[in-house]
Amino acid sequence: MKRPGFRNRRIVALLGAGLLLCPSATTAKEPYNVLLIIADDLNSRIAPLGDPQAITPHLTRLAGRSVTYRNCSSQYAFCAPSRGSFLTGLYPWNLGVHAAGGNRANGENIVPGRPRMSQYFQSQGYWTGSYGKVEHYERSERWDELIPRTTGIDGSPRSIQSFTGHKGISGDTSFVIYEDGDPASFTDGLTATGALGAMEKCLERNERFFVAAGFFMPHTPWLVPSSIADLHDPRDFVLPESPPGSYDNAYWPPYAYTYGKASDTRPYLTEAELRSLFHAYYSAVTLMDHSLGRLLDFADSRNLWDNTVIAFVSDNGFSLMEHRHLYAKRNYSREAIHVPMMIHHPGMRSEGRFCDRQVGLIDLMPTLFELAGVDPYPRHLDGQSLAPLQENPDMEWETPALSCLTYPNNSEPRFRIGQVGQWKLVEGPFSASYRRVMNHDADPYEHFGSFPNNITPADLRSLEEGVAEIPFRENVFYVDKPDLGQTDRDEDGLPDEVEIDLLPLGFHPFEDNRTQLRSLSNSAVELKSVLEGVTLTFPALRAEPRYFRPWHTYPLSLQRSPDLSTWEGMPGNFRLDSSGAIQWLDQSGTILDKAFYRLRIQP
Ligand SMILES: [Ca+2]
Ligand SMILES: [Ca+2]
Ligand SMILES: [Ca+2]
Repeated sequence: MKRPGFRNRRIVALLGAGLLLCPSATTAKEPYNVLLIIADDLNSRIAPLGDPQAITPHLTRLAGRSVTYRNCSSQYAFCAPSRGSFLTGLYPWNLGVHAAGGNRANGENIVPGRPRMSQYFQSQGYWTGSYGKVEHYERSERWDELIPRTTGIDGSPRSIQSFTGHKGISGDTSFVIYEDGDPASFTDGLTATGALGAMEKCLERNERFFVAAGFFMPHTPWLVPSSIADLHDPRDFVLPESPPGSYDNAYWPPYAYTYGKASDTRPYLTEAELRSLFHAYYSAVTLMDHSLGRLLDFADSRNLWDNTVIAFVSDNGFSLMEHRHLYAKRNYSREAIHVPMMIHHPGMRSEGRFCDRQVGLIDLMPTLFELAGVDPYPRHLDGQSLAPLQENPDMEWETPALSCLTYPNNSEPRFRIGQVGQWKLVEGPFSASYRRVMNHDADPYEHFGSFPNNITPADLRSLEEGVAEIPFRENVFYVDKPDLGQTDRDEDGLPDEVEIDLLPLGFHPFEDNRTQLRSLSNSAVELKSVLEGVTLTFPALRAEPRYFRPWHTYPLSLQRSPDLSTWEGMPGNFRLDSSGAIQWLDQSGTILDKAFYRLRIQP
């Protein structure tokens, strides 16, 4: 443990009888239930996001009761790191999760003692249930009930296709249409049945719930009943274009492609095969939408809209051979990173509205906590609550949304990505060796990104500052499973766990903060008597006011001693002064003639 800052100063005088002001008690509202619905690998090819080819009536229905976020990004376009991130409220690079697959892409490298979303709702008196694919590496002890995804099919196979063997394509790409299959008997139907049963029981018992329904569609393999597949005519799909002069060959460098580009000499899909691929994906989306509809029917019949926060997201997008042959996820294209997000909360006056501000899945956790009305999460969270946008979707919102990618088979950083307004900045690998700026207003499908692409200096600066938060060094992500709480990755004497909680004060688990610690130790504390007691201000310990949350339990504690031999802890009552410096309010009321104070940084 780093030696804490040490300070002393004689208190000259205290105000006499201080007036203790008690805030008037507010009438506490009962927290709301929360229903979180997660689709897997769903990109923006849905009707509420403007895709006329999609058949997603229930997403449209949900959009009518929600704010639909049209610019939401996944922080890592891959299942495990994305879910690990948004279910803990920390960026993937602060968690040590990455895309290497298997148990190396695990979501278990979580800071110890930091409750995940389900655990925090549990601590707030909720009954919690997980159905289908929610956490990528799920653990039953984090839920009251966990029913994992089981593959469900029904009917007899009418046709079987596979797209494996073509340029860019990997994994199980089976597309099987089942004649006379009942949609409710397929994988997501089983998930919906589990989630419905759980909510039903909770309503009967009058128990507040957090239920997460994790749909598996449109993740591969695409197993769909004929009643869904036949809604789509493969001949109607508008296929991705490669406009003249686009960068599709030059601008997307080989390492943008998960499986290489030049080295992948397999044949392109023919147009007929590409139409079948679209048929598979869009059918799987419609099948997921069908199961969503059952949840919404339940919400209607039980009027959950008045007492339940209902959120719908996808963990990452999906490329369908745009830019010649970008396929699936783990690339930085809009198709892979952009995800749908819709949120309903009881009493909202903005139902059916759209929000075009740039947000991220990282914002989901603080948003759900605030909209549900539970106690504020007591630790640092990397995202921010979207509750203000829920009421006013047009308000200004300038925080860049950040994403990253590592190489597929190791933990080396590949790209870091920042988005704000219409702009998207991509850097990689290794800093400025590769930079692109995309302008989504002029070029929504990212055919013509270059640098600097006429981005305004202010927007570029904002994005550069944003992506600089993403550590971009070799092997910065974990490959194995360290005990993150004890690890000191930057060897500055403060464990990662502590530094993650001190992020708002300028500490970082990847940056050597020894200089800052030294200046903290050497700087003087400023003492002042105020009406409520004494304030101690630490000018060297500053925070960005917008990131500071007074109710977090920062790993800081203040101790007082009359003689440097015995120390007593002072109540954790700190805040920012008007200049952004950390200030401690000593309301102990005990006046010492002489007092020494020391600030400790500890878990
Ligand atoms: Ca996924
Ligand atoms: Ca450290
Ligand atoms: Ca550090």
